[in-house]
Amino acid sequence: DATLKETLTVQIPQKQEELKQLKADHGSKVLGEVTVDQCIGGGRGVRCMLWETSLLDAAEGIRFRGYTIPECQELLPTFKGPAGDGEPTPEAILWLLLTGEIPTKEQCDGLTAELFERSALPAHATQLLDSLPKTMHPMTQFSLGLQACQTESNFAKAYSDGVHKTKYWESTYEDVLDVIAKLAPIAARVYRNTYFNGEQLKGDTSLDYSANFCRMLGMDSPGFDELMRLYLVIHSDHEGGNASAHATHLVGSTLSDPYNAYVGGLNALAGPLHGLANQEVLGWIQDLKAKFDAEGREVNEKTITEFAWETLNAGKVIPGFGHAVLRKTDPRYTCQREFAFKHLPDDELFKVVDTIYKVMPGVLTEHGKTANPYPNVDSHSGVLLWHYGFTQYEYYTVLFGVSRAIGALSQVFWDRALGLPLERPKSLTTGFIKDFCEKQ
Ligand code: CMX
Repeated sequence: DATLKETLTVQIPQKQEELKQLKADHGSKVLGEVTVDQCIGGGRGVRCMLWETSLLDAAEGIRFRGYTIPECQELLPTFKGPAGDGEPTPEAILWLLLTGEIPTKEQCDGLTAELFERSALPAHATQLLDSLPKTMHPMTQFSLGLQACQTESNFAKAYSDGVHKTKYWESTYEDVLDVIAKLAPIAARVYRNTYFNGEQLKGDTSLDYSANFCRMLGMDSPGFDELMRLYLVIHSDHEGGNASAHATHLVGSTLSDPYNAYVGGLNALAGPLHGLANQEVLGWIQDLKAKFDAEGREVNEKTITEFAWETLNAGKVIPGFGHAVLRKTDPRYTCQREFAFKHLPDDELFKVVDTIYKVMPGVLTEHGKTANPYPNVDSHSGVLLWHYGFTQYEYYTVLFGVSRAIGALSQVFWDRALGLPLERPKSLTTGFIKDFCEKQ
């Protein structure tokens, strides 16, 4: 079987030709228009970015290189075998996102070994991580850890050595795999430093990327390994416009290297309207439980509705609900719900999440603001992690950050291989918009 690099080497000239042809045939066609509302409203729905690795449909949800989540679960190799025997591995989704092809089990195993070889952290990065205050948010520590590893960038070195632009992809490839490989030990170190007094644990490289990461965290159960595989696969990519993917793409478009580019992505992920919602959901559920436990009242549809209205009336959002593009329940929510039914049907917190799912769309519809009253991915992830005893929810977004690199950096690889330009959309002032519209 061909290696990942061999596969990509064959694809690059074909994809370059395809893009050239697309521009030649259709370069001046109109893809859409931009209204004043869209210009002021965060660019929702504006079609202005090329993103190859995945595409999001408002009703159906995400497709990774054309495959839905259930299709990926059916077709992609797992840790144990070819497919269908447990959850697919992050190595498999990385291969799919980079190449558009379903890898064999052997190709995935080769990629696992390659990632392990690339995972060493420079001494100055571990020293920096170990010096950070335990009170610093785990996402800040994570981002700093990756930033410190930027000294290892092959792309930055190749560029300063004067590499020809047709060869950018080679050092980008090295950096993309190096960053993904290093994120697991950086994330594990942040976790052990923050919650376990800096006692570091060794991974187990006879396992896959996920299980090795779990061992470094201190988690050692086949159930949690499976959850980590599912988690790392489904958070990997969500087309290009979401803040973490877009930030990575934007920073990368300046020819800043993949380390710097992904630090940009991580810092976008750290916001509560994006990846931090992962943490916020668990916090919201804990607050809810604490309130009604203290009052001696049961957590049920009635009390959850009451608590939801308190949140809304205080001018806050319900974390884990709503979406900028989706208009139905997120399939990433649904597959986690199915995981819960299969592995933890009687879990107390899962039942709370399930009850929230029953009442919240009605509450948000009555509230009348959100365009999508249904749950997103972040609504379910925390409760699964919590079930296995992984309860430090301030840390949850770091796991999202380990995963999102797989998609965002796969696209950065293609950005350089296809020679995509500096991103620079046009901005307008309020005065300009007003004058322009009044003249029409
Ligand atoms: N609770 C309360 N109000 C909400 C809401 C929610 N869950 N979702 C949207 N709204 C409000 C918006 O704040 C906005 O109010 P204003 O008009 O007062 O500004 C109004 O409804 C319209 O917003 P929208 O068009 O439905 O949604 P946006 O595209 O602007 O925002 C999102 C999308 C995700 C930021 C928003 O739904 C939200 O804040 N959700 C809660 C946070 C969350 O779960 N984020 C994670 C998303 C997934 C991810 O990226 O990881």
